[in-house]
Amino acid sequence: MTVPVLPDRYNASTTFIDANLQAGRGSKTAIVYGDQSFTYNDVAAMVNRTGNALLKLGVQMEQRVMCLLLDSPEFVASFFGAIRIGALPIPTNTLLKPADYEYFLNDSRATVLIVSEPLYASIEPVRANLKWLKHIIVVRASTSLSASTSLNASTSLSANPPGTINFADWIAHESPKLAPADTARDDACFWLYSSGTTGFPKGAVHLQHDMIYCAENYARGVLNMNENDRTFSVAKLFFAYGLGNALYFPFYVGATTILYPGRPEPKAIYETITKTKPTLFFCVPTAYAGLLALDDTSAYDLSSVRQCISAGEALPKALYDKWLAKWNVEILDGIGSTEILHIFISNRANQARPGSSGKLVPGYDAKIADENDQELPQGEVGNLLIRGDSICALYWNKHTKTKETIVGEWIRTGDKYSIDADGYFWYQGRSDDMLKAGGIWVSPVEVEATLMLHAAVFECAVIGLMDKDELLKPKAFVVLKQGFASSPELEAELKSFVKDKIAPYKYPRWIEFVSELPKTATGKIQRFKLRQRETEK
Ligand code: 3UK
Repeated sequence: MTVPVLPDRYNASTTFIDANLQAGRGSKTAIVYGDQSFTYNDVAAMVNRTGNALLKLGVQMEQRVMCLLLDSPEFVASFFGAIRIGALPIPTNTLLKPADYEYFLNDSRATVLIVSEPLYASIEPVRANLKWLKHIIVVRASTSLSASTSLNASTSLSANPPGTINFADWIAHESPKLAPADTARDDACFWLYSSGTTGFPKGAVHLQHDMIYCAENYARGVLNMNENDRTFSVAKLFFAYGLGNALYFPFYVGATTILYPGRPEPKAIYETITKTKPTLFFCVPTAYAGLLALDDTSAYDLSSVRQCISAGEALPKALYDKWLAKWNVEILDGIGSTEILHIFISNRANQARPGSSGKLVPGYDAKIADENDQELPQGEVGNLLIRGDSICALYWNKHTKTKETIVGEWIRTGDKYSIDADGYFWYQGRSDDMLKAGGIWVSPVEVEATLMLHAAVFECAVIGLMDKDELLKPKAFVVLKQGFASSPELEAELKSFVKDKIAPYKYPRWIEFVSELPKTATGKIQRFKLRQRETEK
């Protein structure tokens, strides 16, 4: 694969928007959204209108625009509209809590927030604490670019919240023409927040040239994506995974993307596939398990799908086998990260080794190293380092974390891997205590800190435990304070306590009451000992 040589002056919006018009695809469907569809001409116009509206608000190059948006045409307009003017969109996880958003907005100093109406309720409680935010644009379901969303009417606000602007009104009278900002190929382009075991999430700063690198090497190189494809991604656009799958990959090759704003429940996913006929289906292992758990699937038709893709966490062989047996389409597992932007190791069609992550994607190199960064002989388990030109430039305002993670051309992924004699990579777990639940990061430290707020909890430890589908979910070990007794009621109470306080997907699926926790001489909890104990059970 060859990534086109980019000129020094380069704005990514030209590759993903203008190039489609130049290729004569202006009247081709770019986005399918409910009963509506949008052509590449429509998309170009709404991107430019949004860019012009941002300029009118005084947004300048490099200023951040936080996008707390459901998958929708407005997401597309906001993301590329900001990039068009050299501003930096920050697609943001929609599943979090007000305190998380307060942190993102203040850390990034975003001056503009574009938020979908149902998510505004998570901003309202912290509005007074936002130090830099000047404008809130609300995408109202009732007046959105396309009326047909599957959003619950009860989340509709009766009027614009005070001090906010209605998205549709905001861009309505703007010009559909706008020249791209004079950005450089190595200018910042957008940010994505990534969480770690301890400390606050880190804003990974991606550059103008990063998206084209992933689109050419993975989308075209591995998936053979082309303009006849139709993409549907269960992973939402705010994830680095979904952003490629359902936005800049299809736009790179002039394909069609199917956007679905609702919760990705198994029935809704199957119905969407049956109705909209994607050729490429992107999903995560937990959702594949959910789709396979549905009993009656006789009404669904997946025959349009030429390839299924999985990422976010390792795809167990059993799920690969079951899916192939049921639908006769192969799932290609691949590993990507927010920092590297998309998938850098992947299985290939008809050459998959179920249970492995596959082979290197063109454009990337790998090293398996020991704790001293010495490369290990082939076959040994070690830390995976990756080189490739889509790696983020830095973590915003986190100089030490940046230096710990990105070393010259290489980035430490935090994953343990081994490589077999044929060059297939086998995932062996994390080198930190982080775990994924449903493909989304859970920091055990955050869950523990939340449990500690409960009056009954003396101390606790959280690890990942495999569920019946061999997928990790958080499990808590809890030592109760004197005077409290373990009971099923207390277990249920602790679970909902966590769900209330932090993003619900982080809650412990199991709680085991114990009398003590394994600790080092200095009192640090040894989560690895609890993990060992569980695997020996
Ligand atoms: C883990 C996997 C085993 C691994 C992502 C595709 O997941 C993505 O990004 P995140 O920043 O997480 C990265 C970490 O997740 N992981 C992801 N995929 C796999 N582990 N097998 C896999 N197939 O620990 C990695 O370091 O949330 C996925 C594309 C873009 C992405 N950002």
